[in-house]
This record gives sequence, C-alpha cells and structure tokens, in this order.
Amino acid sequence: LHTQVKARFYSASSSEAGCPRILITGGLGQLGVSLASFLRKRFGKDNVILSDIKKPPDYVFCSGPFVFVNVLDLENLRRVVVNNRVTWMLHYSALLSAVGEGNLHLAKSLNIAGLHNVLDVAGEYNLRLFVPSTIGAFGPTSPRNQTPDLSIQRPRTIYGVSKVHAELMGEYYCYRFGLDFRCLRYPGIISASSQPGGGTTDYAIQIFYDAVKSGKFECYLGPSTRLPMMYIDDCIRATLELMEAPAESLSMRTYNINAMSFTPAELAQEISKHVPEFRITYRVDPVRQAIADSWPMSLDDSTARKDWGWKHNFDLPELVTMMLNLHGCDTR
Ligand code: AKB
Repeated sequence: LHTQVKARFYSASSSEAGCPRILITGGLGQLGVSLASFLRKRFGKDNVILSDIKKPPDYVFCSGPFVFVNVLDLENLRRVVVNNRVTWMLHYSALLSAVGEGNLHLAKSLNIAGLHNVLDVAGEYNLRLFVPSTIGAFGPTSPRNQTPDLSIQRPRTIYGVSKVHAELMGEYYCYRFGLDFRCLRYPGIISASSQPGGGTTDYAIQIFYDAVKSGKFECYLGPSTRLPMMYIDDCIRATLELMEAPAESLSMRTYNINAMSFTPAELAQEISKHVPEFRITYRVDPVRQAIADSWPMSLDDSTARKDWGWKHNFDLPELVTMMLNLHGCDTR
C-alpha cells in the first residue's frame, strides 16, 4: 500500500518549473486578501486565486480571480485545483481560538476534516502546500519564554489541538509520501485592512480602531498579558520566503517565527505617544484570558533565521506608527 500511494503521489504532474498557480483557501479571513495582493505583485494577477464560501465584496472580486471553494467538499476542491492548474495551495480556512471554543462542532469539522481533504488533494496533484500554524499550538506545559520549535505541545483549545494535528499530519505526508508541506507558527497578526476574526489576540487590532474613533478602549485581556505579535507585512513576506526557499535549505517543515512581544498596557502606552488623550480600561473575559495565559510569551525562531534567512522588520514603535497612519491618524 505504501508503495502504491507513494507512486500515485510522485506520478502526479507539476508545473513547478514555471510560475506557480496559487490557490488560497479561506481567502476572506484576516489575511487572505492582503496575501493575494502581495503574491499577485510577485506572480501576476491571474496566477493567484482567492477562494472562500462567502460572497466577496466587489473590490475583492474585481482585483483578481475568485472562486467558491468549500474545503469540506472534496470533489469541489479537486475540481478547482484541476481546472485552474493549481501548483501551490495556501490553506487558511479555519476557525480561530476564541470562536472555536464557542463552536466545537464546526471547529472540528473545518479545522480537522477540512485539513484532511486539503492534504489528500495536495498529495494527489503534487502541490506545494502551506498551512499556517500558531502560537496556539503550544499550551500551559510548554516553556513560555523563547519557546523552541520542538517542545511540549499540549494546547487546551480545539484550535490549538487542530493545529498540532495539522503540523503532524503535514509532516507525516511529507516524510512518508514526499508531499512538499511547509508550515509557520504565526504569532498574533496585526493588520489594518480587515476586521479581527474571532481570535484571542484580536484586541491588538481592535485597539487601533477604537483609539482613532473614540480615544478609549476596553480590553478583554489583563494589562500584563504578554503575547508574541507580528505586523501583517512581516507575516506575508515570511510566508512567501518559506514557500520559495529551496527544499534542501529546510531542516524542518514547521517553523516558529517571531517579531515582537507586548502586553496591552505596553501597547496602550505606545499608542498614547501618538494619541495623548487615549485611555485603556480592562474588563477581563475569563475564556480569552485563560487561552492567552496558556500561550507562549515569545517564540525562539532561530532555526527559521538560520535556514531561510527570516528577519522581521517591524517592532512595536514601527507597528503603532504604521497602524495609526493606516487608520487615518496623522502621527507626524
Ligand atoms: C488567535 O488569537 O486565535 C489567532 C492566533 C494567535 O492564532 N490570532
């Protein structure tokens, strides 16, 4: 059976030599539209296909190819991959940490059964597959400072459990069948172009909307809750750099990436330098606080830096200046 399956995986055709044809699943979440726009600049508009089960807003529809993909429908996924000559798949369909705890059934189905379909299709058609993982793949028994790539992973959310499963399944398909699986553990990603999507780190996005709109923000995490965070431009560049890295340079398939770590109080203080009247108050949500308290405060990403040259550009001051500018706040 092993040999048969392996032969089937290797015999599939690939147009890897030319420009990749890229499919992004879950493309209307927090990252997909910005990721597509970045990849389109690199590979051409028509080579990057966004997909989702939601109806896109007009500006997304007009900016490049968009198709309906439900990752729970294996035949639909196969059809889209074949009809569009897809060679890379970036799989972003998932329920995030906080919303996953509120909808266990959907989280299990989308984050686990959906991933199985994606792995099977990626294997059948010899795709290069990227699946984002997260700081949420660690748990309360993992080291919380400078968490290494290889460490105890006992997360306490369905989101975290499903991401550990994705890391292990992707690596299993890679080592057993030769699937070109690549994975990054993202910190909390901060962006201005889309609304937060049900995560625990969402406060660090919402705070900018509220600071500019009303000069105040009520935070659902306590003032000293330290978490690893990253500006979206760094996250997207890291993803492309990993996808383009020669396979020989990859000593592993799931890498930590790190940029900055801060608490709500530190973020508020940095915002106050630009918006002096800004005030933060705290009303702790026990569910999200427990999740945050079980996550690392920083990741050790030295292997990514060594293997494929990862380097972040944005620290806290640059992040805050950029976010306030994008929200129309003149910070000069
Ligand atoms: C979440 O908070 O659930 C996500 C993540 C850190 O993976 N932003």
